Order: sequence, then C-alpha cells, then structure tokens
Amino acid sequence: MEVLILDGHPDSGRLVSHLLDRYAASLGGVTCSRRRWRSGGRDRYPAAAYWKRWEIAMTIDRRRAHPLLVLALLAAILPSSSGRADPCLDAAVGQAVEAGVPQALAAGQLGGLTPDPAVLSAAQNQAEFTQPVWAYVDASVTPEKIAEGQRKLQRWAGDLDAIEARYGVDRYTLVAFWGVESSYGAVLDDPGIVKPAIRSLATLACGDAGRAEYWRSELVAALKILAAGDATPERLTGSWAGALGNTQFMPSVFLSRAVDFDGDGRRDIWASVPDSLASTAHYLVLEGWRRGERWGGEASLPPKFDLALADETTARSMAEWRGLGVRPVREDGFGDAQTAVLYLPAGASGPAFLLMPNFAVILRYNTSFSYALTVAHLSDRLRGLPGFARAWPRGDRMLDTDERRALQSLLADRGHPVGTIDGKIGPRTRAALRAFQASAGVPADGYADAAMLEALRAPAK
Ligand SMILES: [Ca+2]
Repeated sequence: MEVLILDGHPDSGRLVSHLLDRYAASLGGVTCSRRRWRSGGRDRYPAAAYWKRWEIAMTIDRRRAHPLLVLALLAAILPSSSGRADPCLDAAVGQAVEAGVPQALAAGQLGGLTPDPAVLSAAQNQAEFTQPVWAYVDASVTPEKIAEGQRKLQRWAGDLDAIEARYGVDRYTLVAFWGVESSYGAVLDDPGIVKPAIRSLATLACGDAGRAEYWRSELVAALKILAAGDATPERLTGSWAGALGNTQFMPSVFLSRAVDFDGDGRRDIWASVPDSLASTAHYLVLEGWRRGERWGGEASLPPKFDLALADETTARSMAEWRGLGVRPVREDGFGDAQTAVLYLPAGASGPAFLLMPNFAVILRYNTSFSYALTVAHLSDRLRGLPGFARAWPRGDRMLDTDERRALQSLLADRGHPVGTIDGKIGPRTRAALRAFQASAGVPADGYADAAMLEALRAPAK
C-alpha cells in the first residue's frame, strides 16, 4: 500500500496523539512518500471523496510524529477502511453497468481500489512541452533504435507482408510507430513505467477534477475491454495515463481500432506483435492513410525563396512546387500530381519539409508535429534512407510558456491576431508572426524563437 503524506495540511495535528497511542503496535505493508502541502496551485486539494480514506495521512504533522509511527498508524487504519463505500467509484460502477459491463465485473474491479499517488503526481506535474523539434527527434531516432527496428522488420517479415497486403500501410511506418510508442514493446516489461490500467484510470477519474469526465469514460472503456475478454485484469496494463500496450492506445481507441490479426479470438496489443502492428495499421487506414504514398520528405529551397509560401497549410501539386524551385531532397515517391504543403519547423535556417497527406494521418495519432516528424523520420531510417540533409539550428533557445504567451500578446498588440493567448504556438500564431516579419522586412518563416520575441519587444517603428 502506498501512502502520500501532505505535510502542513490545515488539519495537521488533530487526533495524532490519540491515534498513535492506539495503533503504534502494528507496522508493515506500507510505503510512504511525503510532499509539503501548499494550498492552491498545482498541489490543490485532491477530490475530497476519493481521499477520504487517507484523511488520517493528511492530519499528521511531521513535527509531532516520527515517520515510523506514521507508518504504523496507517498500516493499522487503512485496511480497516478499505471496504468503505467510495461515492466516486460507485458512480463509475453505475456508468459502466449502463454501458453494458456486468455489475459483478465492474464492482469487483473498482471495489476497495486505492488511488495510486504516483499517477496523480504524474498528472499534476506534466512538463510543459518546450523541447525543440530536433531534441525530440534525436531522442527517439538513435542508432540503437534504428538497428532494433531493422531486427524487428526481419523477425516479423511474414506478418508484415500480410498486414501490408490487408491494410496498405507500409511496414516501415508501422514498425516506426511501435518504436516511438513503446520502444518496440520493451517498456511493457518495465514495472517503473507500466501500471495496472484500471487503477490508474480510477485514480484519475476520481482525483483529477479538471478532466474527470474524460478519465471516467476511459475507465468505463477499460472495463469494457475486460468484459469482452480481450485482456485479463493482470494483462490490462499501460502508462500512468492508461495508454495500453505496444501501440499505447487509450481504452476507447482500443475498442474502436484494435484488431485480432493472429486469429486467436482476442485482440491482444500486449503479447501479440501481429495484433499490435495490425491494430496500428487499422487505426491509420480509418484516419485516411493513402496506400502506396509516403509521408513526404525533406526539401531544398531556391535562393531568395518567398518564405510566405511555406505556410504549412496551402497544398500545391509537386509540379507547382517544382515550378517554384522547391525540390525534394530525394525525388523518389514525389509524383508531379501529388500534393504537399511546405513547412519549416525550425525556421529559415533549419530543414524544410514537403508534407503529403499521410503526414496529416500520422498527426491524428498524436497532434504534436515533433512526434509526427519523429515517426516519419524513423520510418525513413528503417527504410535505409539517410538522416536530414540540412542541419538543425541547435544553438537556438526555445521559448517557455510565459514567453510564448508574451509573444502572442505582442503580436496581437501590433494588429496580428493570434486567436487565444494560450502559450501554444500553432498555425495561427505562426501566420501572425509571418505577417509581423513581413512588415518588419525580415524572412517571414513564422519561427517563434528568442530573437523574434526580442524583435517584438523592441518599440514599434
Ligand atoms: Ca489475437
């Protein structure tokens, strides 16, 4: 049993001496982590109903109780309270039954469940994503990962033949997804990463107030997976956020996308590699994957190219791009009739990419450009293609969230609307930045770096 002690909670000190007298004798089975209580902010008070059985932990004041005595106290108290009804979990059982999950299964899985403090802490401490695109690509497209992926391509060649034939998604893309999502399944054996999905999702459904509805629906979906017999409770493991198996499908995605490709009657994205790879292919096909087409590739631009054309949204045929002097670094797979958008993710001094419709399909799996480029690039490397022709501007410093907000406000102040000031640099902010850059007479690449923030902070001419 894991216990989180919030030192300094307003109730600290109450009951302590009485309880210590009573329970100090027993000890064991409890691991304890502690965190300084801070009102407001990230450490906001977790949903009261769910934490009720932990109320005792929060009343303990570090100044008055030795940690061993705290453990003794909790070891004695927690088992006796584990049968207590929990309104939040009871509601989840009701919702699952309405969705067709047998009452006995739902109640059996959720009854007496204790929250996983590590899951809540992960949900509260999710790092703001400020890594530059090249750091993300570098971290996932390593020589080891390329070599391991090539071994997987050989090992599973027969199944990949059959999956390609049925779904029309190439093997390099499928194995690249596998590598990026779960290191080809290696993370499934890592107890530090993999957790029981029902407990993680119940913890979030009852403890992460801001997204409780989403977590509750994923919890119900996870129970439906058990009800369908696709996985046992022991097998139903995933990340702290409940993303499952080799493909890291959320339970709702599993229900609509996972397939039984090896024909054993169960959809198994944990132990069956053919099921996992075919499930990814099925996902991509339903999102519009175009058979026989590539994701795109790196491009070279002519001197004095009008960067306003690299707006990441305007699709032009390859014949038009060639007419504008834009050339794929490797011509293979770029027919004249195919369409692509042009994008410079690291601005004018980094590589440019022609992105075809299948790149947008990769983005449906995860909307981060860095993620999609990582999958796309790993698929190219698995295919035997070389690294990027043009170097990334590795000296650039990324803006943090406050700076990105400041950049958005400054753009809006200068009459370039950015939509919501949310610290997220999306197509709209980049369009506003390109407009500002054009008016300032600098290359309009829409790249939001520290130098551009400084330029915006300078007095308007
Ligand atoms: Ca199967």
